[in-house]
Amino acid sequence: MTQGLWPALLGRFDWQALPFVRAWETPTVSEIIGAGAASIVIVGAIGLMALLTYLHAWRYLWKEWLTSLDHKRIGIMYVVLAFVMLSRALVEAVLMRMQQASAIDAPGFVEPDHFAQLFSTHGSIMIFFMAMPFLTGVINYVTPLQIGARDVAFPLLNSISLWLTGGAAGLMMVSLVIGRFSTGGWSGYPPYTELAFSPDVGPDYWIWAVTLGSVASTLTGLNFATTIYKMRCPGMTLMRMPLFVWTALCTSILMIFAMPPLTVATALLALDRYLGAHFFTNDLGGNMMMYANLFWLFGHPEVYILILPAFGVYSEVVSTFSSKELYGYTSLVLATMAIAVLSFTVWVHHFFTMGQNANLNAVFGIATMTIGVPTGVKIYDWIWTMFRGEVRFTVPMLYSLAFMMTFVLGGFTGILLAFPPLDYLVHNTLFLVAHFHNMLIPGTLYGMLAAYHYWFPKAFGFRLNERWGRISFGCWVVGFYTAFMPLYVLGASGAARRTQAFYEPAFRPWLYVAGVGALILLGALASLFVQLWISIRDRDANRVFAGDPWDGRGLEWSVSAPPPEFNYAVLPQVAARDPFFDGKRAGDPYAAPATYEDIEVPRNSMTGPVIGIVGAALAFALVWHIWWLAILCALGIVAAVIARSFARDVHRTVTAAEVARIDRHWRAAVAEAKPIPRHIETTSANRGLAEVPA
Ligand SMILES: [Cu+2]
Repeated sequence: MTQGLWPALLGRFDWQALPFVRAWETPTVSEIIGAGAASIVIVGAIGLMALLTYLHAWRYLWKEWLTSLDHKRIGIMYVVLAFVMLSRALVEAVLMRMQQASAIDAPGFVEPDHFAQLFSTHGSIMIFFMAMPFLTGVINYVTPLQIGARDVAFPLLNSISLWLTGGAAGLMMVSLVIGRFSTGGWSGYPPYTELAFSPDVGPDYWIWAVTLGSVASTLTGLNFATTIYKMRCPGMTLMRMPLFVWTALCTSILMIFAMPPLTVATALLALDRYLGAHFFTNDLGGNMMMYANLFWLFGHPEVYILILPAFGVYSEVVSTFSSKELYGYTSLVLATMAIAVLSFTVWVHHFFTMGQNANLNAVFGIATMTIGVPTGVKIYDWIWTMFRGEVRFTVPMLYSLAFMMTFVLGGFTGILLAFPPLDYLVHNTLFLVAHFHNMLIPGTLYGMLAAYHYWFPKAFGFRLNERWGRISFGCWVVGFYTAFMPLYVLGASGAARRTQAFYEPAFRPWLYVAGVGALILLGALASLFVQLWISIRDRDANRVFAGDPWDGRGLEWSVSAPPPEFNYAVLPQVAARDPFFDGKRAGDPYAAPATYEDIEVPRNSMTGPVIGIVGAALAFALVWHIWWLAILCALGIVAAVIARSFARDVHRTVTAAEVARIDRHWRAAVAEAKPIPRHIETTSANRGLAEVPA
């Protein structure tokens, strides 16, 4: 036996894997930044645990939140996760911008390898652990309420998805402290990420984090497609569903079909790395183009998984804050479906320059441009929804307007890139970086922030501070233009992407401007946290318990804020597209039901947390080749599933008397609240009861 005890126990771990040790041995700025980031993770984790212990919050957190199967709580936890990861990935973006601004004919302060880790984690986190949790959280919170359901089709599966995502995000955080992350970008292309070229743990962290995340998203897709098909309340036909539900449905279907190719790609890459298979190597029969095809067969639909829910949010927001019914509902539905289908037909545009036939490129170029048509239809419909409406410039509405202008601009540059000959010129430059940030920031981030401001009062029972919302909005928009417009210029001038240093002095002013933009974006995030803090501080002045602060249109506004655990005391029945809005105009939407019945809700379960945590530990063991731990964790997951299958008492009954008490308490509050007109809806007069114009 040449191997000692430690390798058997700790796999390929050695002290050099700790950034503190590296920073101690070679104290360069780059290493110190790495050690600093690691200490933030450790201090943050310890600080959080100490705080929770001090507040005696563990029991509450575990019983009320972490083991909860309530779709509303799961949704909120997803969004919290998204904000945490957004903070990290945005700081990384700022670091990269600062590095490039300081590295013109100079080395800068971040070493090339470290820089490569930064862009890899930034991309992987923003896509998989910021955008996906954010939209999954919003879908989780809103969809069942909008379709008049009590929960999702598979509540336990929902919790498992959340925890797998959380475990994967945790793995990303651990990679800051132990070992290193991949330098292969968010797409992890072989052969670079094969063992021969990246023998370290980095690509393994990437593989397992992404695998956990993609499995979770597949399950989420199945869960929500089923929920929307099967759990709609009586009368809620497909063509009466709110547009957000339509986009949630199309996103779910995209998840079902697009995530598995990614799982297959990462799994085959893992086989290459762990067992010496040669799926994607350049020899022994492998071919990396198979990876490119699999990855982008996921990757392009993924773009629309990210964007469609935001389209849904904008549809709700624009219609509510214009006090008008959505213009062109049917065309919006058709456009959503068209985009979902077309998104599968364009993936080759991600490797136009890899040497395939020009005719093939032309076909995929045309297919790509075609997506602009349904997207244009949507923009057209939103504009007509506002036309002659009583448009109120609230924060969610501002995000919607900024989105429309910015997204169209990004769309134009997308058409440029869809011309293969033009793509040859700019495909590997900052032009591309500018383009996809131009699509994803308004097309996902603004949408999710609009959703956050729009539904926050529903989720927590009080409104967010309007002034800080506007400050934050201003920073997001100004920051976006300042940070990314220069990248178009740089890219068109030939500045390569993923580059740690430049040798062209003419780039300097543009890189400086972009750097300032990144700082403004950081300011935008900071203002969001200030806003949250101030809003919580002033929550009593801004309560909207009655539940309808914006004169809403859909069912979700017809219950208290926050809604009771079971959502609806009596399942609603709908006869039109904007049931609650019409109800308010037609008569008394707050009439009490004649009778109440017992309601069954899912009991809390620790299966989700156990599978997520053990799954993350399994991934960690695989990264470090700690085989005993990997086997133990794999058995643990099987055991958890078997144990759960013996659970009998999985439901809890809320008695009719309890339902009646909760419902009557809310109705009493509604009766007492003073209806307020729209022009003072952002003041503290707003208690969540909308005045209905005569
Ligand atoms: Cu694409």
